[in-house]
Amino acid sequence: MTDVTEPSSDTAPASEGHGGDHAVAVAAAHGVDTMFTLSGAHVFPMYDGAVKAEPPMRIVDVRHEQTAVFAAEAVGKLTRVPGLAVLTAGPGVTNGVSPITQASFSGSPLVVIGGRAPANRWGMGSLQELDHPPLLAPVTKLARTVHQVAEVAGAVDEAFTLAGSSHRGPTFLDVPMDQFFDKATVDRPAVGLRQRLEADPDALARVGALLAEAARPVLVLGTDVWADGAEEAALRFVEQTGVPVVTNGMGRGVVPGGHPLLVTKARGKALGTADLVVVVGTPLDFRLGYGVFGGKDGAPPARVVHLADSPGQVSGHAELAASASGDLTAVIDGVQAALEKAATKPDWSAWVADLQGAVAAAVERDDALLRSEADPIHPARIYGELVPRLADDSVVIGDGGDFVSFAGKYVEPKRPGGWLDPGPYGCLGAGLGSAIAARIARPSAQVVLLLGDGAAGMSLMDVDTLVRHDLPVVMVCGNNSAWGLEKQPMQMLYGYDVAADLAPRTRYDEVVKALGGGGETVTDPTQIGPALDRAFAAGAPYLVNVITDVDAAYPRNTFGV
Ligand SMILES: Cc1ncc(C[n+]2csc(CCOP(=O)(O)OP(=O)(O)O)c2C)c(N)n1
Ligand SMILES: [Mg+2]
Repeated sequence: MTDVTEPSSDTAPASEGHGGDHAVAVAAAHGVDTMFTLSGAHVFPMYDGAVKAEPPMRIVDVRHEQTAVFAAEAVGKLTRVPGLAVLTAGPGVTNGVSPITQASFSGSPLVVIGGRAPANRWGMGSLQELDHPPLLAPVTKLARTVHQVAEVAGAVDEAFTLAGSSHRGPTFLDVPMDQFFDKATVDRPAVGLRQRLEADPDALARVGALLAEAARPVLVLGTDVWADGAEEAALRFVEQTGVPVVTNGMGRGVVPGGHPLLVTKARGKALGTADLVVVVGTPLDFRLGYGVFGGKDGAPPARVVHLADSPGQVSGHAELAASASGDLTAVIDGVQAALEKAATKPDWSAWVADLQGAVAAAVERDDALLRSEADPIHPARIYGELVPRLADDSVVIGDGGDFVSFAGKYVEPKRPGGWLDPGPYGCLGAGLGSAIAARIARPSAQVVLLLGDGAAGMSLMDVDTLVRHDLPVVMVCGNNSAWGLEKQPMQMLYGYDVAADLAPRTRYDEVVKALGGGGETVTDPTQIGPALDRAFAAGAPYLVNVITDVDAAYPRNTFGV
């Protein structure tokens, strides 16, 4: 493997300013136009830098630091430019730990800049004197203190470059308050370095040969296919080779919903009876049965290939027939070239037809639930109404348990880069942050936030942020009055449940109204569609609170462990 480093442009002239001026200028040079934050004096220089920058950097101030970081993470996921969150010292930073960890698990490009108690009083007990980097080191690519104002520009450049390079992830810097407010004249580093990792051609040839030999291959496309900008290569590969595909995470939409080679709806059969599974851009974790495929209905175990954006992402636990890592466009194109050179041309048409039959059967099975007239409402009916109303470029965000699992089953995005789920960290509470980010990143797209009623409680106060910053989004709350995804498994394991019920029929729509948005509660399945139409037309944050059947649990066969 070699590193290909594109040349940088010339260094900019020396600039004078305080730490915030330098940090904002470097962030802007990396493509950042918005910072997400909640106020604290330790980070005032960042605000002053944003206000006085030319053009000014937008400041979106939120009601809980987790929302600031979830928003910055979602900007990173949607735009593929690292998002920026600015957190005040101590509790501001510690409130950001869960979303920073989520970004680490999801490989999301994110830079978090924290305030820090002043260096000239360190050890004397000034307010919120906490050494943050040791807390964040395990969940970031870089976590360090910038000890001198003159080092801020270089450190912020390094933080953005690392966060945005494969394998992407969060970076963290804190700056002691006295240094942050101090001034320095520095050469701000020029931006333009992009690291591209090249794959080993022999490894790609081996993958091509395995595909040429395979009778029942399946391709799995995950988040990094989108994050690494390989969505066009992936679709080209699929269409030119005719290989059936299952997608997950932000790989959803790379092969558009309804495409004849998209067999996610027949996932169990596809992954259970394949003889070769090629997984691209997603870890072989619990979502993919830890990388063990085949063995269903008498099928032998499948051979497994793992293709990743960087060597550290290649599975260490799965038994792999081959693997390769590097820039995913080059990896995918390289495998395709190798397959085209193979002596035998595989014919997968019977296998594809078999899977298409299973997809058609699943669609037919789903249809009844999507139209369900059950009272209380079956959550699937919400998707029966929502899916036909979604535009191709919509952004759909899931924050919740079963309600979001149903979304994963019924919403098949038409384009990549429009699906935000919690990913393998599974942290509830990302909803409002993600919605704020989506509205900013995709100003003219539909933004739909799917909220379980439990998840809603974790971030709904940030509707206030949507209102203050004039960010209209549609929220749909699947209100089953329970932490449903925990209630049902506890029932299954113990025959009873505790700590799983929420107050019945809570008016989350009234919460949104109280904060300046709109909303309504729906109890009749036929009223879901008209309520959604009003929500899309509202031009303001609007929550449709759908009272659903707590017993309509998502049929799952794994708890993720
Ligand atoms: C921060 C956090 N706390 C707890 C959990 C455990 N958990 C996973 S799903 C879930 C229930 C979610 O309930 P709700 O949002 O109402 O969705 P439902 O399953 O009822 O559709 C819980 C508590 C978690 N994933 N993240
Ligand atoms: Mg619930």
